Amino acid sequence: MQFPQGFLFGTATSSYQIEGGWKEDGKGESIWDHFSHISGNIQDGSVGDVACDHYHRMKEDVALIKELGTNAYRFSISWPRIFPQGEGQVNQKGLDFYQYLLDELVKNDIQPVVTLYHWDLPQALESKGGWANQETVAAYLKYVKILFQTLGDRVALWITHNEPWVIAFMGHYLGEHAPGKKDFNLALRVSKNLLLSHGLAVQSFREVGPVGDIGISLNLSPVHPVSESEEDIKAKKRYDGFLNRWFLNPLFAEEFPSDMVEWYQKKGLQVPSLSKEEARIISLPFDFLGINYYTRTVVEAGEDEPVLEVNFFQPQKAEYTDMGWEIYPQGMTEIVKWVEEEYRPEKIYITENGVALPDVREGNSILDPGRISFIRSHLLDLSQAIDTGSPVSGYFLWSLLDNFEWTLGFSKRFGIIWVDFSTLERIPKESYFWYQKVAKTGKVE
Ligand code: GCO
Repeated sequence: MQFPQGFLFGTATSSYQIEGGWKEDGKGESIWDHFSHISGNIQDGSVGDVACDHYHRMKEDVALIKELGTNAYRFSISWPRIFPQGEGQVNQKGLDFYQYLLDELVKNDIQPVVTLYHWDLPQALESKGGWANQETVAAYLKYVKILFQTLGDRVALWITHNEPWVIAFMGHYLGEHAPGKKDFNLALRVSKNLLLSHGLAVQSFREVGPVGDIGISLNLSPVHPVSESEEDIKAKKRYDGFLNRWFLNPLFAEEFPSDMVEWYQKKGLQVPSLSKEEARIISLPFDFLGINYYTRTVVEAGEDEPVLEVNFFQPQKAEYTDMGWEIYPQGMTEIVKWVEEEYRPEKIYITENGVALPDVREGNSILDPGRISFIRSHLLDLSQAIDTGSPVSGYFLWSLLDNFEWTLGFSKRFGIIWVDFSTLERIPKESYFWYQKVAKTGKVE
């Protein structure tokens, strides 16, 4: 299978997961610094203070990307490096780090793709109510504007938010991510403010007028019912509304999905309303939709998830990753085609796809055949969507490096480069060399 000319092949990372240097050069505390230092929050007891030490090894890492031969690289900017207290004075040294990174990428013909927010909110803003507070939206707008103004000449793609569903619901309802809150109403308020901040960022982007395109990355997953019973089909619709449509609808159609609004109200929850002006801002045209795709979700009617009234179901014949996620490559085309038919985005990038599996070290080689077969099957499936006309312009593999997998610490390895977390040595895995061929030839065999 041959991918089209100009197709972006990349890898993806995020600031907290790889940078380390958590107090360096004036950086402020983020909610993930704060959260990971509270004992019991991270399963293996680790923290991201050093992570992959990318803050000090940036050149070495860009050299590894260059050698890999991919023409794009997605990374995120740490807000508390730029504004240690979330707002106020710019911390020039923090900004300089990203200037150097961009210099390095551009010099090596690698197109920079910048995520503006990948979950590391300045703790100072969290103390004032975090994303539930309008002030955070205002501070985000100032933060992104500075970046458009200072880095805007060299960034190919800007991503306003990475996975607002995870931010809102994992962070404020399930309590598994920073800031560790467990309140569905709060999560709903946060989801609205994230959408609003996205729209305001798009507006500011058009005003400032940097080169490049702007979009947002959503974690999307096809939701399937266990059976064709009426109850299971309704459960499927609810979970799909919760996970996928809650964000897609306001972005493309100016409103929250009415079936979900009704459901939440029936459950006695406080659903935020959108004024006409808010709805307009949230749905301002943006250039591309980023899809992060890892697995499908299978549900039945039940009580395991009490608000949505669904049980999760793990099909028996399937293969699972280290994360316990079903390997389901055909979900790639399914989600792309569904989004295309329902929402008609102008352009799509797969901004994340990848896998954690056990790697085998043999001398200086890291063998990861399972990862190669995962990426291969997902790329082949994606190519079918492209062949039949889907506007997919790039694919970003999660991740360049093994890194800090949030609450799971360093126990899950997603990288195509092995990181020895005691010495910080990097060793490219077999999958790195396999992806190198794909990037060089545009072909998947
Ligand atoms: C995600 C995150 C990544 C994760 C990856 C694997 O967007 O969910 O961007 O930070 O590490 O998805 O779970």
